Amino acid sequence: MSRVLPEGLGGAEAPPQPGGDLASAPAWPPGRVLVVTATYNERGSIGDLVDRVLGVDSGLQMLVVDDDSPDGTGTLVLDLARTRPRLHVLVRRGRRGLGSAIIEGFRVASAHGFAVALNMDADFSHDPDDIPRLLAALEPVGGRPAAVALGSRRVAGGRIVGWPLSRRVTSVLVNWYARWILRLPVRDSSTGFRAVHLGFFDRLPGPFDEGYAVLEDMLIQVHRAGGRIVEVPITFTDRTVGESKAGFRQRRDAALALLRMAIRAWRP
Ligand SMILES: Nc1nc2c(ncn2[C@@H]2O[C@H](COP(=O)(O)OP(=O)(O)O)[C@@H](O)[C@H]2O)c(=O)[nH]1
Ligand SMILES: [Mg+2]
Repeated sequence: MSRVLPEGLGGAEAPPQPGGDLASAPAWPPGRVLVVTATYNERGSIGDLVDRVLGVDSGLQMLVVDDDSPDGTGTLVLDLARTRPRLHVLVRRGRRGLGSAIIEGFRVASAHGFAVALNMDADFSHDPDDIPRLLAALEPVGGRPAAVALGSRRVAGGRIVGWPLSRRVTSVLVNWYARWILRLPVRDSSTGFRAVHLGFFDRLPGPFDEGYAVLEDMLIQVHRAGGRIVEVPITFTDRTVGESKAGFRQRRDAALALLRMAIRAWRP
């Protein structure tokens, strides 16, 4: 196959991956911050999101971790990565789950030497223009950097736009539970918009929940390990393209995982 671009600039094919996974070019430019976005059937928004994120700062790179979406999201992003050297893609075959995708993305970030991974949804609920504020919040206060900066809907100045009452109620209950039962000193522990210092993440014991409860699970492990968690107000806007992937099964699995975490939280 003829190569138009030099290796590492989007033109090279990745070698075959274990488990039949597909990946974009294996050579990455060096970088400090990697935006990690997990996708499942996000064809309608991912192309625009990639260009918005890469446009926020020329130092940012992005990794899309797709679970072989039936709508072809993975193939679409692999194609975009050929002309965008700061965009990377992993299409996983035979694995599924938001938690396992985020954690795998963070581990890849670490292996490539990034200092910070920033997780966000593919659906524009999280505004790429808020990325610099999240990164700034990781900076040291009194000599101590934050381990995690959360894009929070539940601190002064934070907002939720467009959610139906049922989702608002569920979210209030989950956050109440996380604060008082899981003993997490955080107001919005279920936010998926978060920047994490990988030096800290790498020291967490794991394993992590493989589904939506990874969001609380990661914070519990950070808190137990003595990490500082800060909350930055954001406006969260419900998706206008595609559908939520948090279906009945995902919500049931997350509820069961949260119950199991409560037992751990109160064990002496
Ligand atoms: N790779 C991967 N991504 C997922 C999976 N489930 C959800 N996502 C992605 O995770 C993000 C959060 O899901 P979303 O549907 O927005 O959940 P909601 O915001 O709680 O309604 C989106 O970018 C989804 O495409 C999964 O099983 N695998
Ligand atoms: Mg979402």
